[in-house]
Amino acid sequence: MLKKLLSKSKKGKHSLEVNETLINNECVPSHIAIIMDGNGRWAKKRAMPRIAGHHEGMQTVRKISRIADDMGIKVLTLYAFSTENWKRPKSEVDYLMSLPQMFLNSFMPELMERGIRVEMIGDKEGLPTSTKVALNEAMEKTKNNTGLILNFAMNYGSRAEIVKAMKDIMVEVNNGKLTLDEVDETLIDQYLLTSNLPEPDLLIRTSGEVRLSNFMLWQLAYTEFWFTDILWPDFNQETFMEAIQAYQQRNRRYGGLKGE
Ligand code: V07
Repeated sequence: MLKKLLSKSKKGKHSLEVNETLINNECVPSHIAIIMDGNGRWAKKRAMPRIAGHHEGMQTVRKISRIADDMGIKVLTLYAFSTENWKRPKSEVDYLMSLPQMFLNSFMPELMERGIRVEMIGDKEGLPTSTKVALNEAMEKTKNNTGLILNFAMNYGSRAEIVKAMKDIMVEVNNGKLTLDEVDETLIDQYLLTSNLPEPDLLIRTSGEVRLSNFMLWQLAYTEFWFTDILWPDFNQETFMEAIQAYQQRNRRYGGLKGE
């Protein structure tokens, strides 16, 4: 499958060899985070209801998860539902909240076959019970899988995440379990929802929007950003490879100067 992916690259005949070298030595990003924008616009362009765009967007999640898994990417974090999304019409929110279940019902056998682990970041308690149950079941069923971590940001907001981390740390300082001196970047990392994950190497945002919208503010400090006008339902293998190649080119260019 990797070969199939790589033979599509621009470099022609030698692409496989060249790219395999790249992939081994110059590294495919370990953790890719995606803001999946443009589902509503995709539907509007076709005179379809917004929920049709969300449904199509869910199919794209499947396709991209398969490709990420085939490429040996370790973590794919997908911004599925932000704390801002509650402001949308109730009918749309209800539909969005049914998607995890729909996705998991049909995709679970393949997740298990592939050894994909489902994880989430965000405030699970704020989700409807049926959504929470579906997520909990999926995380439980896949917890021993050792392949791709498919990490959904659900009811997630980065500032709220940081506020919670600060409060949790303050409690520990107050009760004497931590001293002020022990509070540093590494400690703060451990109190974030992403404490068990590496930082994203690459952030992708679709649909022409060029902002972070309260997504992983702390974690994206050193991440490469890649933006595209393509709407999320139209995002495909080719676009995904383009983003990864752009990341690899930047890494090659700045490889010797990392951190500067
Ligand atoms: C959602 C489809 C993708 C585009 C963005 C908005 C709509 C997959 C999930 C999902 C979440 C958790 C899980 C399994 C699947 C999802 C929401 C929206 C809320 F365990 N797609 N997708 N969840 N969209």
